[in-house]
Amino acid sequence: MGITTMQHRIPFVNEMMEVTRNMWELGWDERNGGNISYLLKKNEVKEYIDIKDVKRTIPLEFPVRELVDKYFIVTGTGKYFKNVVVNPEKNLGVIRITEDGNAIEVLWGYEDGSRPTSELAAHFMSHIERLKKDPEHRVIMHAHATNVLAMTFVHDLDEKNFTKTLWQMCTECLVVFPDGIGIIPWIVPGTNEIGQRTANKMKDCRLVIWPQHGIFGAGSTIDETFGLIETVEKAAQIYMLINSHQGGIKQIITEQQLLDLAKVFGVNPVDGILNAK
Ligand code: 2HA
Ligand code: ZN
Repeated sequence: MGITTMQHRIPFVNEMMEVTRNMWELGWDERNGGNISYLLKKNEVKEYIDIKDVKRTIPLEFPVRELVDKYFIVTGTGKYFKNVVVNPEKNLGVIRITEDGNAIEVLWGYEDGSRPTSELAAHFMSHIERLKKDPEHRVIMHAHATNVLAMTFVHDLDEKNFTKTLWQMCTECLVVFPDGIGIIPWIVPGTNEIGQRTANKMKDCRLVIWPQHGIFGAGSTIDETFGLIETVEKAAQIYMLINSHQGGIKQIITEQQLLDLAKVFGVNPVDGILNAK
């Protein structure tokens, strides 16, 4: 049996094993790069884990009253995506937010005494914003997607321009992320500030780019969130390919074609990007 077909008895642990492996294989998450948090339903946790058995309590630097009594599975800080599939109990943890919203309780995993990702602020604050928009929301995913990162060196960082370029790289991008992408300035990672700025963008869209660092995606399932980042990364790859092609660009997807596409697929492109009538 190949490493990628290893199965865990807990289905949501399995999902994390699979997706972290895929992200690593795509080269998006070198070393300890990337992190994922996945909101779980109490009932699905109870089925596999004793939720009365609190292993450890870890105080939070920022209170999250909006997430009281919520359960998440979260990648561990400093952990390598490459290793999740080999030892999920060490590289992942299942946590619950305490009744006062000031701490988290570890219920499973982080077996070497570890704790959740250094980007927990960005994750929790983004969950709070996305849940206000979408009750089905469950996943926040961060990756150092190679071409997205490369593109932030050579494309201007105006979010409307950036979104339009991505939409024009693959015909179906507009259908996958009609709300476009948000971009924050370069900020030191792992800080409350980068968390707040990311979450602020998540009010309006499900994708936020951190220049020269990576991307954050939000969605209702692991698959959907992965697919969202995968689609942006593909578009960014096309951009990087055609811009280094010596022959230059001979034809493009026009704004009118994008509008035609939106109409047929029934999506509303975010305002202020497509100008054709
Ligand atoms: O988890 O990717 O942004 C490591 C990181 C920090
Ligand atoms: Zn990162």
